[in-house]
Amino acid sequence: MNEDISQNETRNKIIFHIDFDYFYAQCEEIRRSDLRNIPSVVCVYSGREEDSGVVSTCNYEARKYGVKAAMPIRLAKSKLKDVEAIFLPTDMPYYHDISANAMRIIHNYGELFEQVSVDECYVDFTKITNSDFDDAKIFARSLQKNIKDQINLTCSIGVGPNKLISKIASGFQKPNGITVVTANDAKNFISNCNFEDIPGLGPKTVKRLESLGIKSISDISKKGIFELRDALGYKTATFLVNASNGIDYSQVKVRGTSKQIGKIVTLKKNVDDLEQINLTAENLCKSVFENLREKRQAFRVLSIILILENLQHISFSRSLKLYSASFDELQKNSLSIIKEMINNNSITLNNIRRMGVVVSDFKDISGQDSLLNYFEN
Ligand code: DGT
Ligand code: CA
Ligand code: CA
Repeated sequence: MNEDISQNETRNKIIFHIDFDYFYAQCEEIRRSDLRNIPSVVCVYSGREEDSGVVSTCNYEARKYGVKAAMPIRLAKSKLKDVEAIFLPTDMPYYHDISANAMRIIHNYGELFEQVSVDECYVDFTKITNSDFDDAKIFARSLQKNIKDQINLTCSIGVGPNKLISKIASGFQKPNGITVVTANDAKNFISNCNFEDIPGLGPKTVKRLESLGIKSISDISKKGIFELRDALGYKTATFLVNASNGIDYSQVKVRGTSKQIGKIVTLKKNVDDLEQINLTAENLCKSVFENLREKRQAFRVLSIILILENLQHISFSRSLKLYSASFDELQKNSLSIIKEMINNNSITLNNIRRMGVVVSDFKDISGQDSLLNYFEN
């Protein structure tokens, strides 16, 4: 999907860091809307005694009372003793499902994507935003809306010229926030941060910095790497001097083997009959199917992506009951999803600029005797 994206391009990068808000607690709200307006706390019960264990996270209502992650459950209960509040145990498989659905929506934009935890990812949106931070802000809003509309989940987005700045920025206006820090503002932005805002800057390093008389990030920016190298080691010194100047060279890393196979094409202008759309979809399916066949993979999740003239991005995913390696099934489902998307969103056909077919959730079928049957089309 990323065939025309080069990590080495010289234009200014625009990196998004996306972090889902009060994640486990929000997952609970998604399936129980009665939790939305009262404090709710998700707990890891140790099982030793009733109420022994710690808070994993809580919603923003509960945070108003001072409840926080890692706090003993008993302490959280005492803070909420005068109000109606709900305490729930964690349900990791369910949170992972919601995470996979949300990550899929983001990944489906087809840009360089790196998931870093159950509720966080980086995406390099340099190309889609054309390196323009104003466009990036509008785009971030539409991405937020897309996730909210599809799975009712809110997230906060940091938009920056590199991973470090976007990561710090995503935490600035939570929940449901967007914080844009342009390349020009990056140094000033980070100078106003504290040591603990810098990911990876632990208490040991802070102590060493203080012993050198360095009290702030802007103090670091006045030093050269060679001045800090002996006390901190070359790697940390380089990272910190760069960071204090708003610079970070780390790349968005696409992890492991590709977790999606897909193809997106730009449509010719003024396509206004469904038959032409269907024909394009069939060609996309053919290409995706060839790729699946080469890699000997069956898939279970099919996503269709439509990008409209105004850059609005609409995607819809369907999970099949069983893994499939059938071209017919791929094509039949693709066409039916496209029809539904067009109807449900009242899309005017000639507003569709790009269309994509993406499959994910694979099962390796290279060892199957029935391989030929599997790929019959
Ligand atoms: P946010 O991002 O501030 O709106 O709130 P969360 O809850 O999303 O916080 P975050 O992003 O630091 O963590 C993501 C999830 O990881 C969170 O929903 C629950 C889990 N988690 C975070 N901190 C702890 C912890 O100290 N203990 C345990 N057991 N789980 C944690
Ligand atoms: Ca979060
Ligand atoms: Ca997080």
